[in-house]
Amino acid sequence: MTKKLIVGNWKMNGSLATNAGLLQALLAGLNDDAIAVADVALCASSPYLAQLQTLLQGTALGWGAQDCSAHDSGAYTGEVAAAMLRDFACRYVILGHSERRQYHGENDDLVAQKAQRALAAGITPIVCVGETLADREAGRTEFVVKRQLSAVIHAVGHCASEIVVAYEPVWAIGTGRTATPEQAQAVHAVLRSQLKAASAHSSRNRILYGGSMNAANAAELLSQPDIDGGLIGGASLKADEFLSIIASCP
Ligand code: 3PY
Repeated sequence: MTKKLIVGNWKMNGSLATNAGLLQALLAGLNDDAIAVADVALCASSPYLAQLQTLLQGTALGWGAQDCSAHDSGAYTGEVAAAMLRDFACRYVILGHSERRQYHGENDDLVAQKAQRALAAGITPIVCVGETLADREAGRTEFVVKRQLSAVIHAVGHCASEIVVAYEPVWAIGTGRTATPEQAQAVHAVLRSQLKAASAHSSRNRILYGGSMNAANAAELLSQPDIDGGLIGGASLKADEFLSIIASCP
């Protein structure tokens, strides 16, 4: 079985003081059993990456960012290049989260370019895909997630096996609604076959479920055959709950 990957998406939350407390509690609570079943990482806002690097270097917790630029460098005020994230030893960068697609107008091509930049900098992109409620109700779930993933697969070519995919149904983000394990598994199976068709090394790809995963629903979701981990929003801000999600990994 693929080792699970549990990633906290802190979104735009935290402060130097609260991050320090949370990280301390997580490090204290992470036991060998947890580390044996799951790789764990936290994705924070860029100003805090230096703090994560300082506090987490040499520990079992990895870290990453929540976005990067589609450009290498230059006149792009406010942007953060993937190579800059590398300077802070980021292992991951979340790309194409639905909040970025929705509030910042990110489209499939832009997300694909960002994934290329991340891989070129040696950072694993966590590429988010997911349908809106309207898409689901119109029977377009499979079409939408395949289109979103396909853009990235084409852009990264032979590196397709190096990406992590996160299936995050938009209707389950920040709403407290979660896809049932059966609904999530069905979409993960579609994504799995798309990744298989793209690369002979697709066994390296991990497909995470995201969208209101919490301590109460994690075990059932994580026991589905094609769910290789979770991208956790609000529940990653509470040490006890995040630890309990990690402990739910089969
Ligand atoms: C959520 O759990 O709401 C997320 O958006 C995780 O990325």
